[in-house]
Amino acid sequence: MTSRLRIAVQSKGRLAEGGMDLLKRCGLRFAYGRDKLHQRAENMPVDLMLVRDDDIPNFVGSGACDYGIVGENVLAEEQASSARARELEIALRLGFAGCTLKLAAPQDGDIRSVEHLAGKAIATSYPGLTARFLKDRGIEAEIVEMRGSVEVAPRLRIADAICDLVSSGATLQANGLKAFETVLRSEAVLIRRRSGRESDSDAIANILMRRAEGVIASAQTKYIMLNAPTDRLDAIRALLPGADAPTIAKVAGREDVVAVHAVCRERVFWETLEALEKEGARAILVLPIEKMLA
Ligand code: PRT
Ligand code: ZN
Repeated sequence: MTSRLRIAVQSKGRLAEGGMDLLKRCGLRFAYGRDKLHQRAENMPVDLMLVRDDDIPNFVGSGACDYGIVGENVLAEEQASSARARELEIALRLGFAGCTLKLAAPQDGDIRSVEHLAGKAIATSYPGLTARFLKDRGIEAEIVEMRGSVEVAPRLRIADAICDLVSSGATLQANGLKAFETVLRSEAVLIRRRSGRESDSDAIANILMRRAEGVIASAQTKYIMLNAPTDRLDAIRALLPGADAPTIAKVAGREDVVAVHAVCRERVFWETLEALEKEGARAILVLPIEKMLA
């Protein structure tokens, strides 16, 4: 009997939906609703453990799960403080739940750079990363560990500055804080043990990894179709973002126009379409790509 691949996914929160969505796009089908600790894929030998994100490095490190989907910030914090977590590695960057760990201080205060933190107190849920960052800069400061609501610490005079995750920046702004330094850039990542022993589930892991790479690549990739005046073809090709070899086809009954079809591996902005139109491209269509095996 082949053993089942075990993947740890956040049960609810910012990584839960993106994580499940990715796994479903990789072809996994699940029978139950989202409220179970354990979900069994119906069509592949894969089991999911639905847990708190903070527990995921431990689940994977201990071998209870083979893979986990976690914020790079959580992995890096674990690695800054636990030797076992250093045995973990990023198998794949997943391209969602992007955020940055930033140092921030009151907008109207005097802390405007890392140097100003000497002798101050910094509130954070990331004590390991914050301490390492300060040590690398030769700054001695007190770290006040908080589990949540870090952004209120300066107002409550628990700390002079904070080190917290930021995505839109709205939380900092609402609390009268301003970021002045980035400690870590993060996104969701797939993790596994570095020196994983060979196991029966390796084959299924490899299939899923390949599919996941395809899903991630296709999320950024678009299929562009347009009609181009034959004499403007070179200029139009040069504008197609990340397209190496477009297909050029005849348009029935026209000598002055050709059809161009291209897979664009970079983001396609409105500005690109407007530039294409300016060069004479017409009937421009941008289509999403659902699946891709390169
Ligand atoms: O219950 P569990 O422990 O599983 O969940 P959690 O509450 O610890 O985690 P959750 O779901 O909030 O976040 C999971 C992961 O999402 C994090 O580890 C990050 O990798 C990622 N992520 C992306 C974020 C954010 N963006 C984010 N903005 N995690 C938290 N925030 C918080 C931040 O701490 C701050 O309070 O959102 C606030 C700032 O947001 P903005 O948009 O106002 O800047
Ligand atoms: Zn958490």
